[in-house]
Amino acid sequence: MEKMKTVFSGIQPSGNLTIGNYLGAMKNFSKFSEDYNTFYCVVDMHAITVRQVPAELRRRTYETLALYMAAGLDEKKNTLFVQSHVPQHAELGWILDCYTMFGELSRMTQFKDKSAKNAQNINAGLFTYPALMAADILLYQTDIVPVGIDQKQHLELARDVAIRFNQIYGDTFTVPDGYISPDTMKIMSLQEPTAKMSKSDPNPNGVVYILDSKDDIMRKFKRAVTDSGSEIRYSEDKPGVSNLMSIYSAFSGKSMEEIEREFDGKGYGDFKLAVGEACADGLSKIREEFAKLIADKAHLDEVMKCGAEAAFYHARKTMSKVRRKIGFVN
Ligand code: ATP
Ligand code: LTN
Repeated sequence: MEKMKTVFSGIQPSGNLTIGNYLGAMKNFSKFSEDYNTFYCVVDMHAITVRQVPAELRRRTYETLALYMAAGLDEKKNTLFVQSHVPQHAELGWILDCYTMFGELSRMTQFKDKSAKNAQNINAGLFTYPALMAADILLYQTDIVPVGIDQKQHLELARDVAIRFNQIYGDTFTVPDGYISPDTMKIMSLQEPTAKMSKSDPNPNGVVYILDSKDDIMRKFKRAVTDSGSEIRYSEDKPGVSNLMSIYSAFSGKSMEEIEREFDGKGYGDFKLAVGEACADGLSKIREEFAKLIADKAHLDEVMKCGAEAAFYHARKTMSKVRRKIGFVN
């Protein structure tokens, strides 16, 4: 029988999760639960590359785990865990730092963006972030990594590092592939449709959070920036409308052609209301589930503990191979 393939992904507990995180990443995670060996991680060590308030980091770590579960990830079918609970991430992260080039890291656009935004705290971790991400992925011999398009560059670096390591030491790591869903790979800000919707955006009107109330969701979509003209059409010269169409399509299951037909002859007002409704409906079940899960800390602690134990087992196997190949004394 063919070996079950492995899927790994992570989300930082660095803010309230947005529909960008949901549609671009989280919603795809559950597609793999049945037929793959899946690891979904709350990457708290990545989050501290930007200064965090300790109590908020702790709260958001629980919330991100609860959102994984609320979005449909069953803890019995998926390994759900927190990065800092499995020490091999830090261990392999350091090792891979030594196989990742300064020049490669200097080219990372996320580093450039985040350095510009955090000019007072351009720390070494922010710079070596992609090597830790490579460690996350390679520790589990991952085949597939579902992410949004903004992570493509980091993923390619992880592949390059795996290939480099394998060339030096012989086959050690599986070389991973990305899984990037073309329709939702980059959800844009509702206020600035040429910029990615991001949990750290200082303008809250452009960002729809998974846990927003229906009123907030409707208000944000009503205020969404559209384009000149009045047609509902998917095209490059209509970034505002096209973004809303992507969101509508993802929540309603309708194709772009169906949406264009549905709103033929209608105005932006009607369209924005429909998008808001579809989004609020799509998120309502997650919000309900989340409320139940977050009220039971003991259960979340148990899920984290079991997840960390399962992850540890796989991570340790890879690490003993890596240590031996490198020449560390056992
Ligand atoms: P930050 O704003 O703090 O940089 P972020 O919102 O980009 O964070 P991450 O934790 O870095 O969130 O990303 C988690 C996952 O969500 C990644 O796979 C990322 O590609 C995806 N993602 C984030 N924003 C979007 C978006 N607007 N559209 C599609 N996917 C997204
Ligand atoms: N860098 C990612 C989060 C992340 C990740 C990972 C994603 C950390 N480790 C491993 C996939 C696989 C981000 O900023 N979105």
